[in-house]
Amino acid sequence: MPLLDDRLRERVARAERAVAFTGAGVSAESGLATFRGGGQDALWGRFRPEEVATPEAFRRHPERVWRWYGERFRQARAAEPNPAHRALARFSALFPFPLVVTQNVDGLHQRAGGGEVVELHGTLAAARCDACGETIEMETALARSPDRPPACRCGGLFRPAVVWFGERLPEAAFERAVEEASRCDLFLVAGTSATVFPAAGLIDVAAAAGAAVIEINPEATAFSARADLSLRRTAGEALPALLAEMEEVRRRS
Ligand code: BJW
Ligand code: ZN
Repeated sequence: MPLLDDRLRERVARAERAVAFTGAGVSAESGLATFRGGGQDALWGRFRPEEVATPEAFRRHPERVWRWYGERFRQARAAEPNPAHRALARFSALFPFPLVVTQNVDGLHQRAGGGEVVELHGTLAAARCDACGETIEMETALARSPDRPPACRCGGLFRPAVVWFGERLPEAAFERAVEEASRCDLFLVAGTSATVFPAAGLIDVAAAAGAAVIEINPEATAFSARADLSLRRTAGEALPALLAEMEEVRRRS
């Protein structure tokens, strides 16, 4: 059974600008926990992300937050890209102007190769001084100080270079994502609950601009009803199959 109907095959055949927008679900099959949704794997355990991933939490419990991100950095480093990441690396070869926009901080898209990846919520791989902005590798920061945030020369504290609630997204990354979403022909959404803004708003931007929107998520999301196609399967299953079909469509056109 093909995943794409004739109408979507036509849209894929003609697409020039294509965006893949991803969330924690694409790394689930690499063994990294998602933030929300069912299962005991829920990353934040007893906590809601809105209560833990905040500048206030870091101010109140810097050591706890630092150790927790150190652990997540090590988990991400030990994880391997899965078939979903590898399929998205192929996605980049299919269209003249492709872009992967991710909310993930684990670096797995980049390790799978492919084209440009825009990180909206920063990265676990770096630490940034909360006073002067100096950025160093997380590896170096943890080697210097595994149990508490290391101090910067300026007297500030190094923190994970991720985006917490209440913080602005990196301006250049977000602007680029909005620009591409607003002029793409095809917008693939994979493994995100689409609940965290402004990132989730990119789906509306693409849909309003007339892009064909294809969603891959084993569970329904707030956007599912409006997607041109909603595949209720895991990213590791659906993306390789979808990419194979897209490759076939593009070869023929
Ligand atoms: C699978 C699968 C498989 C499972 N295959 N799928 C508008 C309305 C309401 C609120 C706001 C708004 N605008 C802003 C806000 C506030 C807030 C917000 O959005 N709150 C909501 C919770 C309501 N947003 C912010 O604060 C943002 N900043 C901001 O708006 O700044 C404004 C500002 C202006 C001027 C001055 C200053 C500020 C910042 C948001 C930062 C988010 N940060 C985090 C943590 C990053 C660091 C870390 O990793 O610790 O980013 S929170 C967390 O959520 C993380 C993720 O990137 C993000 C999104 O989660 P994601 O990726 O969607 O994962 P899940 O777990 O939610 O979903 C996984 C999905 O996968 C599920 O659907 C599963 O079904 C599926 N799945 N297995 C495929 N195998
Ligand atoms: Zn500093």
